[in-house]
Amino acid sequence: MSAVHSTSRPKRSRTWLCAVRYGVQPALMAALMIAGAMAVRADAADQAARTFRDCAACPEMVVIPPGKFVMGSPETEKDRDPDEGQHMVVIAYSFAVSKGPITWDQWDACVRENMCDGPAVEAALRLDRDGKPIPNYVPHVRGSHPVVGVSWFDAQAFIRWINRKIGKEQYRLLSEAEFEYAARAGTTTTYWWGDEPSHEYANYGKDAGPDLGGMAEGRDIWVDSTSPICSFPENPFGLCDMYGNVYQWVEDCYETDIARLPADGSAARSGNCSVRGFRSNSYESNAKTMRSANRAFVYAPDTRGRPYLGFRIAKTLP
Ligand SMILES: [Ca+2]
Ligand SMILES: [Ca+2]
Repeated sequence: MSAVHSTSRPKRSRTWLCAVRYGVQPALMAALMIAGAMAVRADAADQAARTFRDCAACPEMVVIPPGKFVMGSPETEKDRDPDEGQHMVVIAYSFAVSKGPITWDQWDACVRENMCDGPAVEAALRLDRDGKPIPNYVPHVRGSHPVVGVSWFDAQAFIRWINRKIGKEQYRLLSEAEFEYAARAGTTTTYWWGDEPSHEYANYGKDAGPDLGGMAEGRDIWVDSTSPICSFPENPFGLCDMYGNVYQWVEDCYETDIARLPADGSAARSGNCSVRGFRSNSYESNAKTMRSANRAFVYAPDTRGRPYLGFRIAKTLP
């Protein structure tokens, strides 16, 4: 680390200082120095978000700029898990991400056109984990609330529907790396707004501890339910609900070895593909699992009926 004390080197970049501050490994620090000129900068994130919508029932899409970022969390981060080892990811392309999670209205449009299995998702939501009917089941608020209870395969069915509408194979799920890149939007803090959880920015549960259960405070007025999408401030890329409201499926298979995770923004296709990942957090989950770097790989791709699990979509841009 003698270079740090050298007087002959030029002034340290902000990237270098951040790397030191957040305890990034030396090799990665060197990569960060080289990448400094291409790192995601606030000015890129500050560009007015470019948005589009491909059809009336389609979600609003936000164009995300190319960039580099450090995926994972520093070892100094409170509540981090060991599977969040830091590594550089280079996303050399621009792509689009739905501004919020897919809503019930959008899902229902797919159901009406017989490309999504609405009745099966409804039926699964009415059952508990043992397959028994939930007593006094309260139907989910629909409309602009995120669709929940859908499996990874249901998300793929929705994507087939929207791709058929546009006549191209361009819509898809986000990769896990793309999700973290889009969520962080150039930030390196625990959450995009800073290092402390805040109900002014997300619908989630408890601020401390491992317990599940909904909680309302400030702008977050929802205890045991989803909120309409985009009820909270957008992140610097112009996206909503990348933290909280509902967990959202990503494309990746579960790759436990960080060193084997793709570093180019693509999804992991090695590892355990009988488990697929999801990101964000939910109305009943705590602040620990809402962190930018938190990974969640728990369910088989055919898992339906989870009232806190939905998805958002990406679009490959030509
Ligand atoms: Ca809440
Ligand atoms: Ca985790």
